[in-house]
Amino acid sequence: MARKFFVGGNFKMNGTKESIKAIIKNLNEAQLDPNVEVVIAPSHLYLPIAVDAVTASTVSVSAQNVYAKPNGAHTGEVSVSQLKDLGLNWTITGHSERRAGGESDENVADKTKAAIDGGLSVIWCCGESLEEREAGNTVAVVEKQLAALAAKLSGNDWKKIVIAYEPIWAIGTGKVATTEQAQEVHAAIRKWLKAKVSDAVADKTRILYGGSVTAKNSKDLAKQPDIDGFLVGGASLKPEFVDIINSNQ
Ligand code: G2H
Repeated sequence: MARKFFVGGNFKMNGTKESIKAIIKNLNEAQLDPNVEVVIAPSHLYLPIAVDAVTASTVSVSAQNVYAKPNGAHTGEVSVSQLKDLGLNWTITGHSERRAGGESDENVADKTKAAIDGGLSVIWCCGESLEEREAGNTVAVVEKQLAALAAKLSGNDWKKIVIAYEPIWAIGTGKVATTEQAQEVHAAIRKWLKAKVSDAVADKTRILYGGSVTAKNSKDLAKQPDIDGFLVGGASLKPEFVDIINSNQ
């Protein structure tokens, strides 16, 4: 079964009311490939503005993070039900910038499970540091992150997961992984899903590449058999995001 191409825009801690409305206006007015699922993730503060502004039928809005507990005394956190209350159907979990701030593989798995149980789909991120890559541990690191996730998920939960492989050394650095480096890890992730979860999950789960994706490198990356789209940071704030969305044509 062909996997629908997926492009996420992770705005990170960037933007203002006006700039986010302008990015969305650009997306609404662009000729977007109708066969691509697009999900944009502004800061929590701007989620209501984004939800109201999106009119393009292939574009949805995501949070960048969510908390695992349903409610209560958790200052500064945002719950799954609060995101649902805004009309959202997506969140990112486990971005390396949050893992670097102390989120463990288990914390990420817990919030991913809570998100799915509460009705959200999840862009779940994984990836290795430069040190881990240079030590030859890339696949082992990603498999450990996957194992922590798989321990919390049931078979059907995988339908709500999109995996984003983001080598930390390629994030925001301008150092994109080569198409071969990215494809190699994507194939290893799919092989792991086949061995540890099921043939169907391996076949159907979208695996995105993230890390300095631009309109210049996206077309070659999109041709790789196990790359099903992108999670884009910096370039999602620019007009070239449209070219990245359309790079699978
Ligand atoms: C990786 C990516 C988006 P950038 O974090 O998640 O960011 O494209 O800026 O490297």
